[in-house]
Amino acid sequence: MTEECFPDEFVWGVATAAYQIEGAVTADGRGPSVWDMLCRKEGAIWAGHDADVTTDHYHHWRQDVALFRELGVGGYRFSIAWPRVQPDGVGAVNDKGLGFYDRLVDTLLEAGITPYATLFHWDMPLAVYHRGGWLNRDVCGWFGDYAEVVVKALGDRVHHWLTLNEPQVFVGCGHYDGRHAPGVRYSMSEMLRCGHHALLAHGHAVQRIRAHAASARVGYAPMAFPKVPRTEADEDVAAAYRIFGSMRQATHWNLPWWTDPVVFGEYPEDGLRVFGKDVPAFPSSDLAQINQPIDFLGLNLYDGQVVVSGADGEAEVVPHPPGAPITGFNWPMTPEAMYWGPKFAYQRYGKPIAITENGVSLRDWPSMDGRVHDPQRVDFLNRYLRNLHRAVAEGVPVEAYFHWSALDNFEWADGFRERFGLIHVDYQTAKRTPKDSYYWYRRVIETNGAALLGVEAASAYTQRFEVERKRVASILEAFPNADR
Ligand code: IFM
Repeated sequence: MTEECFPDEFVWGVATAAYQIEGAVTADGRGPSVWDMLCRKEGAIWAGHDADVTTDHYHHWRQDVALFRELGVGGYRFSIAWPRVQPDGVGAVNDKGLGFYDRLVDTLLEAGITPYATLFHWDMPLAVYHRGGWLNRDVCGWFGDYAEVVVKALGDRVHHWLTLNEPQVFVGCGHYDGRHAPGVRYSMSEMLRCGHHALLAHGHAVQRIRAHAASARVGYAPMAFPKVPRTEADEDVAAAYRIFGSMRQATHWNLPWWTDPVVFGEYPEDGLRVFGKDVPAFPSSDLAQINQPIDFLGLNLYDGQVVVSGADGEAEVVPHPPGAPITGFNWPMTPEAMYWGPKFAYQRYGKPIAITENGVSLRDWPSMDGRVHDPQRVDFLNRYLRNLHRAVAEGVPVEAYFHWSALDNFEWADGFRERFGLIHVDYQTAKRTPKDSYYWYRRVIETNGAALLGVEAASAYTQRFEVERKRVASILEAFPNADR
């Protein structure tokens, strides 16, 4: 790989979300959110954790921006907490809450970091939920009003916006599975109504952004659900693409239901078929409202399903083999998803791509030497980024990559069990410790991707044991065959 490995204008970044890092849930007039409510519900969050403090970014943001600057990122994707800006969800604006983001944006710009602001990363004001939340059609206008407040305040300096993060998750897990806030188990048809309103709210927000920040670039960040052909034979590739763009089951876990209306102005036909009578009735003008032009499509991409063209030519999803690598979350490691995901998404939707999230949860802790060694994250990243490079080299217009996450943080219903950060956080002291992966990613950024060399994937830790590693390798070589 050479210096030209990624385009000069490629944005290397990190991502976070307000509720997962800010803490300070009652500071400066912030109102409660649906997640504050869920955190109070017994048994809802792993080990009874809550996000009242989490990384306390609200009080450590200057230090965090300094760490991002040292990391060398060109972009920082963060979300704005609706209940900080409008504690009641509608009406009165809380200047102190808005002021927090105002200072953050200024400081990012001083550090040479481009802000990418997400308007909604799941923390709906509790007052809005009490008025029906996503089930109430009025929420679309309220969300538009909130977007307008934020864009009027920050739009002179923030030129990259994302409307919603992972509607599949906050709608589906929040209103059908009940695992996420607000923690309700609606019927399928109610859940789909919530989803329709979320998409409509996206449309309203895009309009308001355009109205008040004419030169803004606007995107949307669904979960990608990539498919990986088992081989690169034409029939497997075609089968994987077919499954990527189809809905064979009545479930919210897919991309087309949530993205076709945004990009094409219509729900997918097979989705309408499988959801059948559960599809909500709505005025046909809604689809045009949802279908506001976007400038780029965000993809939150962690793992992919492997697909093969079966004996009868049918596309089939094949299970990951026993013992295949899995993350702390038990998600399969599938680096090729970072090639096929953007490629198929561009093929279907024709929009420039930003990888708005990608990363791995591990059970990291500070070692006795005080450092945090995370060789698996380095390896994971190296593999995924090499696949991203392949997509870019073949002409897929990928503009940016945001690593999830900058910091360890509150992983929703899983509390603090999963650590996704490049920076380790001690939640008792708020102490930040950059992990080995932070230094490694720094080098990737510094070389615009040229450091994605296989050998460099080895962390400082594994390099320290080079001699022993060679000895073990020679033992293994001495016994090449299975014992009889
Ligand atoms: O932490 C979440 C994030 O908020 C949304 N996307 C997936 C991440 C890991 O689960």
